[in-house]
Amino acid sequence: MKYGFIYDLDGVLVDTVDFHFDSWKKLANSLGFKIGDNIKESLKGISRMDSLDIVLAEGGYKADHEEKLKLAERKNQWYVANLQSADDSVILSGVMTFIARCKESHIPMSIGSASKNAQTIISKTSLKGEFTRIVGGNDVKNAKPDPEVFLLGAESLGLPPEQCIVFEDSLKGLEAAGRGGFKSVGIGKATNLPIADIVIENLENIHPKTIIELVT
Ligand code: B16
Ligand code: MG
Repeated sequence: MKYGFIYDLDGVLVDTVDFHFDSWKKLANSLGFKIGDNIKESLKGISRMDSLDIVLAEGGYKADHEEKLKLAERKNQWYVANLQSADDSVILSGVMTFIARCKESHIPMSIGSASKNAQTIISKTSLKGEFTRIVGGNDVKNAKPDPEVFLLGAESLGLPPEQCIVFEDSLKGLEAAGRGGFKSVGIGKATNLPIADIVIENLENIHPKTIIELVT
């Protein structure tokens, strides 16, 4: 059976978690409150507007929709400024070897990210050109945990969901994979990712064929 891989971006292939969190902290400070590391995990993998709601709730800050759009844009400007310095140093350990092995094994690959900056991030690294399609936040109507982002990825690979394996570091993303009928690999700590088919810490020292054997 032929399988394709669909990767989440932030937390799976690249580490831009701190770029995001620094920008959220800056936004909170500008509104007169602080956010702590305790909410960092909950911001992973969810859309910008959903993240904003969590940040504002931390400070008990009330805003109408129009103000929220401005606040999200302010955060994004800081985030995009941070991204300007991004290069191959943001690629997570083990990723380039894993991708090379996938190519050797003829496993087709795409990206399914919540980020509206997914193309920009990829274009700043050697990951550029490695994927059939980069599906990001601008391509979908419904954010994770809706499976739309992964369904578009599967379509681009020409494979049904049951022949695609999703790699995700967030619970919302794993929920999306499950709802779409995908097998999933959680990246990170098993305690944070109880609904993944298997959990590995990162993509270091594992062969793609081993992943396929373990989840199918
Ligand atoms: P943006 P992923 C997600 O990327 C991040 O994990 C999440 O923290 C962020 O809020 C979201 O992208 C939206 O990003 O503001 O750039 O559109 O993990 O789905 O690759
Ligand atoms: Mg992620």
